[in-house]
Amino acid sequence: MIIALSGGVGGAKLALGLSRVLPPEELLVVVNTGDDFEHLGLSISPDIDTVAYTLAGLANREVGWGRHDETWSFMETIEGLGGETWFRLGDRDLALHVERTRRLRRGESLSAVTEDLCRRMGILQRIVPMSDDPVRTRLLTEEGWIDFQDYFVRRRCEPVVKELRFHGAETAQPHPTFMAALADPALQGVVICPSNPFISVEPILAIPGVRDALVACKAPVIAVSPIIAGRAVKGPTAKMMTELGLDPSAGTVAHRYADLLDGYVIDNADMAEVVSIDARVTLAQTLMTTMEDRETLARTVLDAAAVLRRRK
Ligand code: FO1
Repeated sequence: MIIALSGGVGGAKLALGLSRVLPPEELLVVVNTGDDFEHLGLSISPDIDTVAYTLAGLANREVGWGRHDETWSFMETIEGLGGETWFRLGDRDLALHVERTRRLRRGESLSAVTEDLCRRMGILQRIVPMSDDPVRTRLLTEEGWIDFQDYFVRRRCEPVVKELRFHGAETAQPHPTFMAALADPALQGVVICPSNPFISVEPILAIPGVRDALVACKAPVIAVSPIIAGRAVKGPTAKMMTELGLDPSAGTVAHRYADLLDGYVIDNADMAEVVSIDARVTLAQTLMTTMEDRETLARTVLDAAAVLRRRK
């Protein structure tokens, strides 16, 4: 069994690759919920939806989030009514948010709603939120503290980031399915997907007990670098690293994960970084353009995990 820690579009790509090379029951995707927010009276969980739509084959392939079979009547109409349209909600995507909000309001947990909605979308893999308790990423910029989606979507990542906080993380419980899987003797590896370490992975690691459980985990922990040749494949990772005073390199990300990593997969372009990384490094093509790229990278990660298991 493999656990994949995922957030954002990059994480979903590798989760898809893993879903195509593993039996469904052997993949558990643990998803960041720090990007979640309340908007237009709806509870929205973008990283859960991005992974779910991707595994269900419903995702918009150009942008990676939302659905490909979308219409926009709701957005057009709410604009005419003076409502907020900066966060694009397609008509079909909207139905998911309305139904999830209804069930959360009835007292169901985020993971229970996610499990049922994913099943209804035909997804056979398990997708669980990192926690059923609320965790919200906020960013300190020159304008003060702003919420994640304000930063990421409304402001298009323009504000300079000085600090990040994951509100609620310190009192959140890691999801029990996640913790049980980390202790499961059948676990063969934990994959930290090529997501933005600050906004997609560190909220997961910030939950009490998670880092310790990963360090104690008998199975190897392998991360895939989200940086290729000093640039992020997508999103503000490199910009954030520079603003936080960090060198935007694959090596820097490895150092942030530090004691967690047994293995690290970096792009062929970053061969020179190998010497600065403690973990066992695998060079690969980490840019995933085609489905074959996703599957090949997934196999490379699983092979690296197999080698590390033999060494443990
Ligand atoms: N990202 C954008 O850049 N613009 C949007 O309008 C937008 C809408 C949206 C709707 C649903 C959803 O699940 C995701 C959406 N995203 C949008 C992406 C989202 O902000 C990011 O995927 C994550 O929060 C960060 O990875």
